[in-house]
Amino acid sequence: MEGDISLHVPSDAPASAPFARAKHELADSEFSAAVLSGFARRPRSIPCRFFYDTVGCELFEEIVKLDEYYPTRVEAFLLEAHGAEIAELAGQGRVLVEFGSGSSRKTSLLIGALGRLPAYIPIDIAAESLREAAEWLLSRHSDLTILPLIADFTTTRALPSVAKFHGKLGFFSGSTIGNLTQVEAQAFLANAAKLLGPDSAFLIGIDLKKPTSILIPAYNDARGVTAAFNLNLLARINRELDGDFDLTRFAHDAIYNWAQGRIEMYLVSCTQQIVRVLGQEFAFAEGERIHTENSHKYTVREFHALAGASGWRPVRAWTDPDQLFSLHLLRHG
Ligand code: AVI
Repeated sequence: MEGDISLHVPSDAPASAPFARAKHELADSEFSAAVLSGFARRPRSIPCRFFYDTVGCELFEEIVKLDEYYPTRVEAFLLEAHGAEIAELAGQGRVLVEFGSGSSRKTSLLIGALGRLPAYIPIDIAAESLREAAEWLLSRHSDLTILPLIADFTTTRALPSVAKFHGKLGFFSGSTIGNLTQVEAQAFLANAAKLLGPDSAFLIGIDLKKPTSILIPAYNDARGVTAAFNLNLLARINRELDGDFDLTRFAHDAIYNWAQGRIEMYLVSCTQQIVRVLGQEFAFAEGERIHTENSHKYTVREFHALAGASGWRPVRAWTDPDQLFSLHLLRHG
């Protein structure tokens, strides 16, 4: 049987304009609102979801190849090493639903292990990356039925109708859940339980707590790719919000917050300066920081507690020999 791709948009999508364009316009106004309100607050902040414009996505693809950035490599190793066991414990014949699927590269390993699937539903806000990922996956799994869903994976309320007739296996890779606060992470897990339905399974990648000698270089690499990724937020403000940030007058910083158990990324003003955005002036003191990302790290036990609070029961956790990263299979209902 030939593979199939058909892009799905939720029923509340605007009918008059192509969804991708409408979403882009919405993203622009969301970006300006987030920057203006984030700069009015102290400490100043920009939500990390705005990292991922075209340049940011390209830089992120570079980050995942860095020697220092172990999560992607180790998660792929775990999927390869334990794919057969994951498939056996998850059970056959489930629709695979991926949250924030991005390039879907690791998903290929999981699909290979799961064998024949009724359908694969990747959920992502970026229509273009959904289309590219679907084409790439079909070149490797020619009989796969792919039903990409253009939506915000944190709030998706419904799946394409084929999902009604099968059990579901959710997949949320890369420890992206670590970029949410614990309250947001719990809300996401509860929403995912509703979306996937009774007796569903969920495979989640979680970055583990570890020495800062490993964590800090992962978020402050020698080649400065993560610095460029962080500074691209200011370049994006210049491009899209008529900003005049001088990127040489801000520096990337990544610290580990022990109390919160998370990496925090900042852009630090190197001098006292005034910057204009959308016609408004913002004064920055020397050393003043803009908070741009949290990346929470968990122990296996801490993650089980978080998942359990949203009704997910741990079935099995896999970790690598160096205890860098973990994969969790959960069940609901
Ligand atoms: C997407 N997310 C899981 C990455 C992380 O590790 O928190 C984002 C990232 N930020 C800097 N490097 C990678």
